[in-house]
Amino acid sequence: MSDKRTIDVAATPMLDRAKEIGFLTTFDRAKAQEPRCTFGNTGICCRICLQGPCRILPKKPGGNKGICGAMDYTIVARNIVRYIAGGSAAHSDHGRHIAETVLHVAEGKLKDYQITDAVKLIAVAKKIGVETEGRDVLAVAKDVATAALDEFGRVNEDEITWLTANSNESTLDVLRKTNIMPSGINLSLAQLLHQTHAGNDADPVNIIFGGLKAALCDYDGMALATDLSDILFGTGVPVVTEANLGAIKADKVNIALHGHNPLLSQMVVKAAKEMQGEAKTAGAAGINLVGICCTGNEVLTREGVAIATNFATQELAILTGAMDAMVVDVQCIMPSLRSLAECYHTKIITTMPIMKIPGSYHLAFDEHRALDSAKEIIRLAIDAYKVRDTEKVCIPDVRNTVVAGFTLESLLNIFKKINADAPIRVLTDAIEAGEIKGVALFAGCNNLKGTHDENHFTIATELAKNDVFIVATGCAAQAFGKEGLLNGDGVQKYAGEGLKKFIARLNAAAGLTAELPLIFHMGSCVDNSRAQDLANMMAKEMGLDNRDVPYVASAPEAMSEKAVAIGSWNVALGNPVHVGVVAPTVGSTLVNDVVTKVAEDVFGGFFFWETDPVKAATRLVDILEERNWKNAMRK
Ligand code: CUV
Repeated sequence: MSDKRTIDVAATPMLDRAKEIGFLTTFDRAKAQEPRCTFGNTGICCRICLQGPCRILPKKPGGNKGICGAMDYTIVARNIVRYIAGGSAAHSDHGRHIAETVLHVAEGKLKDYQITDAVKLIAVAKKIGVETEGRDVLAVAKDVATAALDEFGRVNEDEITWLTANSNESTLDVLRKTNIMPSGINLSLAQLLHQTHAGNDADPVNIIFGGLKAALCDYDGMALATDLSDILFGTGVPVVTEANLGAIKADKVNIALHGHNPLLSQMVVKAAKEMQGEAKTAGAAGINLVGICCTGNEVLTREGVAIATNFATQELAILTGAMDAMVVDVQCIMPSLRSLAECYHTKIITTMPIMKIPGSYHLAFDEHRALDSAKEIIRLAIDAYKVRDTEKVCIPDVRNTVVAGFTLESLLNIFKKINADAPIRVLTDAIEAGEIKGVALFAGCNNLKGTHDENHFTIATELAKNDVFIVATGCAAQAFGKEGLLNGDGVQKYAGEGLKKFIARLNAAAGLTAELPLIFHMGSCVDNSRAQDLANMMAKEMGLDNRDVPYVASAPEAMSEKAVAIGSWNVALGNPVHVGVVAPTVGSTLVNDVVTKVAEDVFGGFFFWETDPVKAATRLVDILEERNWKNAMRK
């Protein structure tokens, strides 16, 4: 753990290798961007009209405002909520794609997909008010998919469905009173872009509220994406696999599944099972699939596919020299992959109409012939394998056992074995008894403003030591997998006495072949909806408003616009949110105070920025203790 670039011991030798071959990785490029422009860094650079960029120069007469007269607070607020619009668009468009597929399955138009989890379908239908009694599964599926698609184009005053169906009444009250309850996803996102157009809204608080409305659409898009993906591909159950670059196998055809959308990656998993023989004919020991980013998390949760690595180290998978193909769909895919692939035999295969990289291989994914598309991809990988240069192969011998697949359903199934009537009581009893302090959700990406994976590791192990029950999604969860925190050894090494006892009790009841992990991997970024369901359930069981539940969220290495959206809806739904990089809100004291202080009075949730992982962990524990203390006082 001595390398300042990363704490990932598999990444270090690969970064050295990059240096040897003269390839500049994202780590080098991050360094090359220093020093950053202070205006951009603090959010006071306005680029939303062609007279700009305008920078706020507080001491210069005339320079303390933009050319139009926009104050620092207007500029900062506009900039930050435009991130939310981008993030929310990405997540919800992913959800729409899944919903459309479910609709086409229900209409009998797709042969390669089917309704895999009918139990979940019925549960979701009941939740959103779709009639199920005596109805055919496909008819129910059609109504559920239609309800999901209706979320996008609605332009009336009706409230958005998934958010209202999932949230507790007292939370909904707050959203209604503050006027941020969305109706349609497209409407809220378009309105937010309109609201923040040049010469429009100058009121920072009003802009932030518009941003929160869009963030709630992000939640909605995520929640329906999770539900419909489970319906289509099954709801994950505990799986055992491994994580880190050592999951790439020298003797096999290696294919990385990278991006976010499970529609294609699930098909590749299916096709790979059928095509092991073809790989063997080509001289390989078989086909080995590994995941990167959230597509990886999707197929890990449902199929037990190993984790290769997370966002910041995606290039390093190619540097092993043994990656035959990297199939990418949407989001978080570095354009640099292709130039690096040129130094090797690796095929970068883009598959979606909105995500192409000049010079890479594009195979337009078609749901109507999904399995065939997947087979074509595997054949491309097998062909690449045949010309792999074994001299260049160098796979770090680093891998850790991963026990994952903890969708809320699979977590509750374990709790049920201890308390069949009220499973969630198992968790809330342990909190009320003081055995554990509460729940922390770890979400989000990598951000090379700090040391790769260090914030994830340090904050999580500190919280574990302090008896906090931890769930995780996204690249945070992948960091934990690589660092050995998603297995039973992690419990022995890092859990405090209370958490150890709690997990031991779960282990005794679960009756799984593998020990339960220190941190429970809930899935991809869109599966942050599962974590929110958990928080909502805790609130209900404890008789509390969400704002009082001992539940916190942390994005130790937030990077993407999506992370800003996720953090923002967490705040609106009552959760304290730590972010491990300083947000570009600090250029306006007013805006920064609104999101870090005033938000708590209004929503119960608030942001705090803390780059020091130990300090961040201390603050998170303090927040949980304070909530517990207040709850005890109220009794
Ligand atoms: Ni959606 S958004 S870097 S893959 S978590 Fe990973 Fe997760 Fe952030 Fe992207």
